[in-house]
Amino acid sequence: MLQKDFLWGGAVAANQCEGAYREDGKGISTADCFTAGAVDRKREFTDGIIPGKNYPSHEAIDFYHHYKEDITLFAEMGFKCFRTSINWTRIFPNGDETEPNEKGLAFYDDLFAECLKYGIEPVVTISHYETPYHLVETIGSWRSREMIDHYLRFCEVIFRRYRDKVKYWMTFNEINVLVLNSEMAVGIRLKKSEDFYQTLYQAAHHMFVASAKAVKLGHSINPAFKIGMMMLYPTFYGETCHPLDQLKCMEAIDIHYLFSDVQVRGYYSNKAVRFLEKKRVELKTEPEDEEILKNGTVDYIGFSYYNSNVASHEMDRDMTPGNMLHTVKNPYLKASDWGWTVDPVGLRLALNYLYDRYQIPLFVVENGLGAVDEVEEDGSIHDTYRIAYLRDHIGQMKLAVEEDGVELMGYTPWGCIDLVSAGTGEMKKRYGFIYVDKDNDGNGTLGRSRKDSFAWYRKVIASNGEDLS
Ligand code: BGP
Repeated sequence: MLQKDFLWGGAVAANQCEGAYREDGKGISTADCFTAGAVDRKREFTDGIIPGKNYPSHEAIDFYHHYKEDITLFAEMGFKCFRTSINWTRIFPNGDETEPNEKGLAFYDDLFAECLKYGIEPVVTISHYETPYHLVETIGSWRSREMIDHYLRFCEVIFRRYRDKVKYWMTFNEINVLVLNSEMAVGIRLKKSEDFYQTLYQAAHHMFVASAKAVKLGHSINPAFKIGMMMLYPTFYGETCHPLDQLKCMEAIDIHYLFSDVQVRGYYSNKAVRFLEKKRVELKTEPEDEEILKNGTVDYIGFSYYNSNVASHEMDRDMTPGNMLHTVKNPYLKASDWGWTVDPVGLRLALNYLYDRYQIPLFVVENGLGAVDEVEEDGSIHDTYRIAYLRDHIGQMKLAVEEDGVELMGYTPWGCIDLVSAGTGEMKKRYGFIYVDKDNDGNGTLGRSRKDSFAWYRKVIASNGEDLS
């Protein structure tokens, strides 16, 4: 059985749902500068906002004005928690102000109060792919150590303001995506003259220090805070039992463990140090950094899991897309409409690998199927494929807890309400239990309706995961 207070819920990110991108004093964030994907679905990260381009986050699903009705629907499903992020540029429009924007703070006050009214715990990602664009322009985002102070000022304001409303926090969304897609993660466009490793691992170091300081600060403001890290977990398989495939597999996952090792253990492992040496990275650090990292380890690990990946030592293979990664095709697995493999057992493995390695509580804060939904004449949406995906993943998640003894806090499927896809900027790639009437070109009433998965998930939550039928 899952624990009695298991946190069932759903997850979104401010920039992918709120819209209202200039309202009530909000500044421009990196997310506001990503266009909708073109034919090949690749989004363009423009230098500021260019008139005439299609920026889907500007309106998104207008959660900013619809949150009350949306939270009513979450409550109807029985949500125990709701994961969202705070849009940094609502609080500090440029990122470097000394005083926060009161209207932005008031919005999240109301949003969290609305959740709590229904007994829904807010789970807050402090920074989810939405760095103030002004900081990208002026100091190059996390390339600069100055970012630590800006981030900490933001943290301090929100920790104090929501001290009694929010207990669960995560410092950065998918922190390891920095080395997979630095533009999307933190707005770093690598210049030709810049070395990939030197630039990004230096940025990562700044983020590690910032996160560790935030953890310490948060605990001093409210000792009851649970502050986690958040990573994309890419379960990897070696393609064959060829030892070199297994070696590749280990190397592929080690890239990601570097991030969780530092945030959970509080130091760079020997292997990480060697890796950075091999890549000729010379980290600029301050003498106090070691102590800061050690004293700012996280309380739990939040992670996203969508699909698994395959590593091979042979080049030129038939490749397949996945969340942020392209890997070798797995002949044993089917794929989603977007080509991402569907692998529920990969989630059980992820839970086991992470728990065995770190022995701290885990939280599945993203999982789900991006699919095309058809609305029937009568308005109903029969998303049986989504139910099947979630049922199988929840089943494996339960096995990890019940059979393998993993300590798991909760489960928040991604995009519990349809929203803008981070990867492609599409609306058509839907994850929700709740349908939002809006298409890729921005047409639609923004009306909300329940898909079949809505009633199914309500039953799952009501039975604490016992009834998956
Ligand atoms: C994760 C991000 C989310 C989300 C999700 C699904 O990597 O944390 O923001 O969007 O992936 O990806 P996509 O939107 O590309 O389907």
